[in-house]
Amino acid sequence: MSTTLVQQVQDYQQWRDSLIDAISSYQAWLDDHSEFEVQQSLKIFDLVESLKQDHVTLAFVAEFSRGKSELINALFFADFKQRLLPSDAGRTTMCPTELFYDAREAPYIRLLPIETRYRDETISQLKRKPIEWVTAKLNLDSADEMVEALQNLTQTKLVSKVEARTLGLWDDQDPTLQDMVREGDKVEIPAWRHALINYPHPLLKSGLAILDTPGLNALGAEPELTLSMIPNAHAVMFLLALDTGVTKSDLEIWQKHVKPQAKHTLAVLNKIDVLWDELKPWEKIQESVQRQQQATAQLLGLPVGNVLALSAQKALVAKIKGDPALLAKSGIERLEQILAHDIIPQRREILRNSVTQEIGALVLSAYNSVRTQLSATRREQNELLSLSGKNKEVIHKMLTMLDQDRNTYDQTVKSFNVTRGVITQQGRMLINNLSIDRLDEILEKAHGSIKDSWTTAGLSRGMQQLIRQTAHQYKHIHKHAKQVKGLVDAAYIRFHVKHGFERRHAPELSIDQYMESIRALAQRSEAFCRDPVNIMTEKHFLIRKFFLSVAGEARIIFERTRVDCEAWLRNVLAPLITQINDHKAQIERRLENVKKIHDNIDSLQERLNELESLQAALTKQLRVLEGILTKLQRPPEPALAQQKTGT
Ligand SMILES: Nc1nc2c(ncn2[C@@H]2O[C@H](COP(=O)(O)OP(=O)(O)O)[C@@H](O)[C@H]2O)c(=O)[nH]1
Ligand SMILES: [Mg+2]
Repeated sequence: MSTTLVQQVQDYQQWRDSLIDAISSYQAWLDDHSEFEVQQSLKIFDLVESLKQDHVTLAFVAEFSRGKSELINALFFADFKQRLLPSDAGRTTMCPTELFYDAREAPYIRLLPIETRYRDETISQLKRKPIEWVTAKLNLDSADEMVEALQNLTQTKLVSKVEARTLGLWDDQDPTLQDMVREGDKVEIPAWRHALINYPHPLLKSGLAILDTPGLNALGAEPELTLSMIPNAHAVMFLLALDTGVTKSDLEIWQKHVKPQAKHTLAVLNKIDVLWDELKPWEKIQESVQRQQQATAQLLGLPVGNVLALSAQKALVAKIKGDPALLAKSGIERLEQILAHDIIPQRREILRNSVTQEIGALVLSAYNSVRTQLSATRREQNELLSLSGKNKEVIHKMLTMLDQDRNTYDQTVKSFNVTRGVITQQGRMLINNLSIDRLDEILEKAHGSIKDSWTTAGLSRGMQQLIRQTAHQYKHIHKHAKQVKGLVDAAYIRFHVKHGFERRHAPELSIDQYMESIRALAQRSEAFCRDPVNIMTEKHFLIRKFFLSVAGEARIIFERTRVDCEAWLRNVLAPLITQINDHKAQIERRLENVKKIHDNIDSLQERLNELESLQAALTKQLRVLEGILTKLQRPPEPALAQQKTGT
């Protein structure tokens, strides 16, 4: 395995750990200064958990037998000195397989029986029900046992056509399914619907996750792959093989499942070793490979740099045998470089942005609050120093002035509390738009407009309904958010003008990306509905499954919107409230100081000393928060350095 790829993934993990570290330091700071809300702690806990769970997902999508499993073995599991994933002629993986590492459980392989297709739950819902899966522990000490456990991925079973049809896996009219037919009335179907492998490989431990898919049939039968798993992957490898050339079904996979949804696509022209011929000069062979690369790039509409030619099999052999010449010849190193230099850093950038946005705003607001307090103590200090040597009358005057200050401030706060009530109410109305009930209502309406006509026309109607309803809902959310922001901004101005608060603005609510996700779902459904195969055969079972998957995705998108809206509502007021409370505490303290000095002028020095130590404590807090901010904002340096030297 190329050191850069290992290095990149490890850098990614280190960077992620240092983020978690920064967030924990902030949590510790919060614990020591408990005036901050408990809700914030909960949010931070969620954030740390989701960071720990974060993965960079690579999906391998292609027709069967193009060498996906072999390429995964070569890229990631050569250290195992064996083929970890089954990849032999006729013994190939039959179900979509996810490989990852989850430290909370011992290594396992978990298989979802194909019969779960009878039910309405999506795979992502079933993932939360381990009881539905067949689980086997993986014995890492025995290569043979490992390989045997993973052979399960190739299991198939013979069932009648009727049974296969009720599982949505057989259709008499679909000529592409003919190769499933075995003796008599029987057809061969996969024994498992989905597989999860929890395996402590260093790369997986560092946050890499892999999705291996079997081929066109499986992609067509499991809408969740097309609707969520492939689009959610951070990069998709699309494989073609030189022994078969580009077939009709290769193109179909590309057109339907890869091109429209993948964010970052690489095409791999595999099995170049079939062109290797000792009787031909190497240059000629290279020329021929390059020609095929160019032709493929043109056919797929990709830049030629995104089409890589390699031999997964030779790469695996070279790594296992430690043969650097063969490794270079295999062409795999270019792919490893792209993974290391483009895909992983890109993922890191996205994650960094979202984390700094969420937590950065909180830390920054705490930082600003401490800074304001610090400058307030400096003012107080000057105020007290100016009293030194003054007579009681001057001090009394000051006391009266401060008392007046307090009264007007209390008035402003009182009227603000009315505004706050309105804000809370608007916030509640905003969140109501995102309740489970409301979503159920929307989905119910979409379902209703299909009216048990599980046809592409019905599904298309249902999706349009879903889009309309969601857009309507999001419009309401924006309306309430605008009102909330307007009220908070006005309050900032009022406190600024009347009491010299720092002038700030409430953050904007940004949920447009979720509306985009819903639109993308609708687009994928439209493509599905326009597909001649689906129109002609009207696979009711599949259409129903498709709709259920869409509904599952919509739920996830709604849930994310709600979490974001709740966080926004918390953050929109929090800095202002902190400022208001800090200011109140400060007025009270000044009053108290001057009162004491009024009663006993000798206490002046004592007060000054107290302020001194308060300042020291605040300065220390400021340094801590500064440190956290720097850590949060620090770009991933080692990665950039390496990219330049291109090791
Ligand atoms: N000659 C050659 N055969 C390969 C290469 N990669 C995979 N294969 C073979 O192609 C067949 C299918 O590979 P597999 O990884 O199971 O394909 P998948 O169905 O796409 O996962 C197996 O027999 C592999 O040994 C390669 O680079 N060169
Ligand atoms: Mg495979």
